[in-house]
Amino acid sequence: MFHKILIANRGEIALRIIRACKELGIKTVAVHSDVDSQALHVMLADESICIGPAPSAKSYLNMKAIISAAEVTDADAIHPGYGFLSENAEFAEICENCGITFIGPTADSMRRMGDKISARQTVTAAGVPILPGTKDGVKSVEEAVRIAEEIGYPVIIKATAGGGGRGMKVVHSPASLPNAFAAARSEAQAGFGNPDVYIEKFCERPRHVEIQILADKHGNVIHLGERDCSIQRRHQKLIEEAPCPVLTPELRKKMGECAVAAAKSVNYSSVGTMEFLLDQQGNFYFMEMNTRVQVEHPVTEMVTGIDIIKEQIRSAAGLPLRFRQEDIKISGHSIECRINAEHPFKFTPSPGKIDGYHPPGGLGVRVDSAVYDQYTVLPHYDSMIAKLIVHADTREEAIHRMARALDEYIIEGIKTSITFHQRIMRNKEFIEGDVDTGFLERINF
Ligand code: MV4
Repeated sequence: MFHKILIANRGEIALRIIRACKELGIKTVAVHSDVDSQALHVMLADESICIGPAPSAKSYLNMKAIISAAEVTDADAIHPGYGFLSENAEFAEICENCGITFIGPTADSMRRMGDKISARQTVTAAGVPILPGTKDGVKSVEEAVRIAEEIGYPVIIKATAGGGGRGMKVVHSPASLPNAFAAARSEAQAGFGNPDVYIEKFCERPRHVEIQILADKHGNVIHLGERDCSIQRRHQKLIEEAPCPVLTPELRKKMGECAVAAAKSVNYSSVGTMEFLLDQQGNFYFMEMNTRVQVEHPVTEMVTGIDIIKEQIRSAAGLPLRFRQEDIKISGHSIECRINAEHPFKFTPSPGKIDGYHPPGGLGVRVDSAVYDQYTVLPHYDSMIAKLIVHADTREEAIHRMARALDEYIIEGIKTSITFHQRIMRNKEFIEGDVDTGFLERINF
């Protein structure tokens, strides 16, 4: 097992990783920017080290500074958390070349899943369903027109190097294809430094259902069931739950087996997530793989009882999986609300000093957060300040528990999305589980 882990991240996920390390008896090193010296992850780690000025590009994304910090503190592994360097294959490679274990998959698995065309080809070969679309990148408008005609409208143009919904264009008719094609290419170039795009059939009103994967370095891969992440706004997830309210045991088994096959096809080790779209008819299609631990991993922890971060660390240390697929039992229902420092209905950022803080508690309530009373939420970083997670026997009880916990949560001095979530917990369609990825765009607050 590792002796000391450097956490190359901040906020609640840095804290989450420190907690897992403490329980495993592993020493921790926090890294922080100039403006983060008062952050909780700095206070709770065994050691801390400043890695640069406020902008992420100069601190939390600064590979040289992070590797140096690991070297001077004699850390034998780096946990990247989510965001920042977590899906950077070059960083994973640099860590390994410096004799530091990168707690994540290999650079090769990351690259094969990071390129969306290569991911589509790889998982198809493993028997996983994908939406009809191009096998290779689409180079010209003429080719795009021909392919769209073949697939049938509506189609969606996506960046090969993209992901998470950035740089996508939905096209409903041939007339709007040329402009959308050109726009998608230039956005892909500007956003990812690669203009390549591909075309897929556009699936209307899908649910976003993802499967949590757990894999070791000995070829063992299992899944921990699914999460439904359909409640999102502009590709920012706001509420996640497990299990998915509409998945049958048969469909769960089929999707799980596909997710495991897809992971095995890239020799995946570590934790990861297969994203699928589930259409109104109950068909599912692979979208992309996230080769990191995700923000919403706690809902899976709550329904499986498995500490995903601890298992990820064990896997990185070369230990074999401690569970077989048959050992995984889903019990009860869990919901997570992401609490952001923002205007609850305008979704504009609201950084500043927290002046009055009281988190909720009680049976089945978990708060993953790195804020405290009198803490200043900084404008430089992501606006998510807490994740409120509940667990109960049934979905209905989980919704009531969440509503109760949200009512208890006091955060003064800044605006937060607590009021938004209170509204959703009382929304008829949400209560009935009748949601899809367009839900938030349709409802009027
Ligand atoms: C799609 C889709 C419909 N059809 N692909 C968004 C995130 C990325 N992982 C894939 N995403 C989507 N891909 C096809 N062929 C719908 C989404 C999607 C979405 C699209 C528009 C607006 C909001 C969305 C929310 C979730 C998923």
